[in-house]
Amino acid sequence: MRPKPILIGAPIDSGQKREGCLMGPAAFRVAGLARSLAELGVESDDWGDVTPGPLPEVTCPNPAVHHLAETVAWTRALAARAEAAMAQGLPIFMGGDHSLSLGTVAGVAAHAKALGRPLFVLWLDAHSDYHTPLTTQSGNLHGTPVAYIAGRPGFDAFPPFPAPVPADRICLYGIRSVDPAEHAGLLESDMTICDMRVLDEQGIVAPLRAFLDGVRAANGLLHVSLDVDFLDPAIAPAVGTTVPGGTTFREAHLVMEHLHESGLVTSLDLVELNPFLDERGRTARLMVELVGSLMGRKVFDRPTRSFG
Ligand code: 4U7
Ligand code: MN
Ligand code: MN
Ligand code: MN
Repeated sequence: MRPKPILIGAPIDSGQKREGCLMGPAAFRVAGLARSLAELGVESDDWGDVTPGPLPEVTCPNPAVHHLAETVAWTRALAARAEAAMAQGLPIFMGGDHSLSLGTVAGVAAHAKALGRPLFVLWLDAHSDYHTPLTTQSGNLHGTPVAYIAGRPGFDAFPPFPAPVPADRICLYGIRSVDPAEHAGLLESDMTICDMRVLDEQGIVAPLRAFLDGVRAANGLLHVSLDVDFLDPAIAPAVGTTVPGGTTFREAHLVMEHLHESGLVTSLDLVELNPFLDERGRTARLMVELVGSLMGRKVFDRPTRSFG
């Protein structure tokens, strides 16, 4: 029995400066996320939207950083909700900008630690999101969650990350925009980096399969974080940080189909959807269809696996 999906809204907008991501959870619901799962025969629960607690007194030496207290408040609230949801099913966090992963992955990591199982993270994104609050130049905290998850120093304002994920259990997939400070940090880590050039040369499946083999061999939990900008802006315009050269419609679906077949995914973030920038809901619908593939929709349903 696969765990039951639990939809959780995270209308967080504080991780960047362009307003609109807070409408994401509503757009995912309107685009029919629960309905499309039901059509696949997958029952889900909807736990509604998370709200942040009171704002903490926090400071950061980097003057560029903005909305720090809000983001810390969200991180605490989301970590608690994520840990609770992990005990009940497969949480699907509907963002909200990518700063929500500071909280969701913290909660997932706490759960994995309690279970005594290793956590792996697959980061589907145009960006490496490996800044710390000290290195970011934009001051946008949606560019920092991978560093927090990996235990990079500089997050004093945030709760200590429950069990930092060793870099070799994190895979950045589809990246094509890395700032110098991130690049320097990544060169010093053993993170698996499947940038767009690697995917162009090796194909979209082979590097994914290699990473998933590692998760399976370690009996790990797998958190997938899907940033809308993983997709090419031509097919997914509703995002504030478009970068050309992203994955195509079929490449993205193929990733999801393989994730489904692996049976390894235990939690999922859907982030950075800005419905205000969308064209008649097409990006929201595409994201919902991708979740469908992750939950078992197939191009052609054969009784036995024909590839693998
Ligand atoms: B996202 C950026 F400068 N690196 O720090 C920054 F390019 O969650 C972008 O992946 C961060 O969308 C993008 O602001 C964060 C920029
Ligand atoms: Mn991101
Ligand atoms: Mn991104
Ligand atoms: Mn973005």
